[in-house]
Amino acid sequence: MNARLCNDLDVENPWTGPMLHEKVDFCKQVIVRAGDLVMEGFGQARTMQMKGPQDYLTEFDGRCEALLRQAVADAFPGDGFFGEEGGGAGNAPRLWVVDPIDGTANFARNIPHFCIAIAYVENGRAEFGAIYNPVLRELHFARRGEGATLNGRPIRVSAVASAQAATVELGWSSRIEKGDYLETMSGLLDLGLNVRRAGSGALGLAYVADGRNEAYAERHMNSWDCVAGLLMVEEAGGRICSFEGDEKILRGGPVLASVPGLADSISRVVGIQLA
Ligand code: LIP
Repeated sequence: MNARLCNDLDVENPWTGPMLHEKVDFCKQVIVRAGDLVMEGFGQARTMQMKGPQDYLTEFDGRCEALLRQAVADAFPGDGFFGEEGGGAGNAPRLWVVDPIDGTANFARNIPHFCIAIAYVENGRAEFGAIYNPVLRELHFARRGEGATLNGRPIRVSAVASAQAATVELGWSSRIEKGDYLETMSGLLDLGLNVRRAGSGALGLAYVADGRNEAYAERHMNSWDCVAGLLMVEEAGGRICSFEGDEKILRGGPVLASVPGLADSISRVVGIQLA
């Protein structure tokens, strides 16, 4: 019985049901091992390439993705791998979606705000995800239906319900029109929100899940930056946009995650629908 049919019939999938625990344990271990590799390069002078305007690439992006790609291939040879740097079969029924360094510009400038992001997706839907900042040794994790944690301790979204006391992180990349970004920022400021941008979308979403941000919005994010963090926010009691299906995994899309009390007003300003 294939994975999609198991999902349709809502029966335990022999391929991933019992194995899912094994994959969860593997994910938590391999992301820390990848973090140790990335830390070998943090704080060092290094050569940087530019993939595009404000889009950095360092040797450690490539080395980290290669480590993760090989580890998944060795442990779970039947699974697909879709990474920021090397791509892959983004429509595989069992798929690892990986950003080896999210916040590369920060990493390249020795700013300690970057992470490794891994999401495990079955038939276009995230089942678990991990986001690891190796500088702070903070591991955010969520498994569908089982809550979200930071270093093993349960996390919940912020209880702040007033815009005048809330912070939204508004992500940006050169794919986003300047006018759109400025107009969106202006609308959020008009709501009374503090608007910031810290340079890692995955960490921005993880911080919504643990209460350090009240919301995260970005006009377009790639799947490797957002799939893990969106599951974390959902499991931590927040509201999120829909981000399921092969098309979103392959091409990305708009992202919004928010505490419930501010979700509708922020959704209206940024023009991103919630699920
Ligand atoms: C990106 C950040 C950007 C953020 C994107 C993504 P990467 O990281 O530079 O600020 O808005 O969502 O996280 O992977 O391109 O370094």
